[in-house]
Amino acid sequence: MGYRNDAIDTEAKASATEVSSDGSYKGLRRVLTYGTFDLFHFGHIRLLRRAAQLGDYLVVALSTDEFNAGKGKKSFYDYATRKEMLEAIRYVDLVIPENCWEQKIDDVKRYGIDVVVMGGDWAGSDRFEHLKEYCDVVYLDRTPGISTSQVKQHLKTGKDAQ
Ligand code: C2G
Repeated sequence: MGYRNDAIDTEAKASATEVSSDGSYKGLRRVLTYGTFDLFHFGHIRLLRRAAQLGDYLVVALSTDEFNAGKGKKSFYDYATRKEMLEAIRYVDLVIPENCWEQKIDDVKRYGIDVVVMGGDWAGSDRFEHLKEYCDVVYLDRTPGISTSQVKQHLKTGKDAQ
């Protein structure tokens, strides 16, 4: 994983996933973010790049197709495809399934998360604010002018991207 810091070699990173005797993760600062990441675009990559820069190890909790169906959403690409694309991204170290809204505290504990990062559209949301009891919560500015629904709309109307 070359981008962040070659000095953190695979060995060091692997050791960061060991749980030390007191149950805490030793070593690296660990970041977690959530999303569907459908029709992957530059808004997503800029979010992941900035999230990765907040630590040394980035976990992405990816909405499953079933979880999205429960929200009345259907992604263009299924979970397996969206996971494959995320795992190919240099900023991403681990992809886990997001099956429900309620798993976040468990995720923070299980993966030894130091900071949860989301785009600004989630700022102040109860879905994330309660995590401040367990870790830092950071909201980053969304990238203007791009969203998955916008891409879908442009493709439907034949309009080019702005
Ligand atoms: N994002 C961004 N800029 C954009 C579009 C998206 O910064 N132009 C960010 C969103 O704020 C989010 C992440 O990219 O943090 C993923 O976006 P979506 O796939 O749309 O995620 P969302 O549907 O908000 O799902 O439990 C929370 C949900 O899983 C979040």
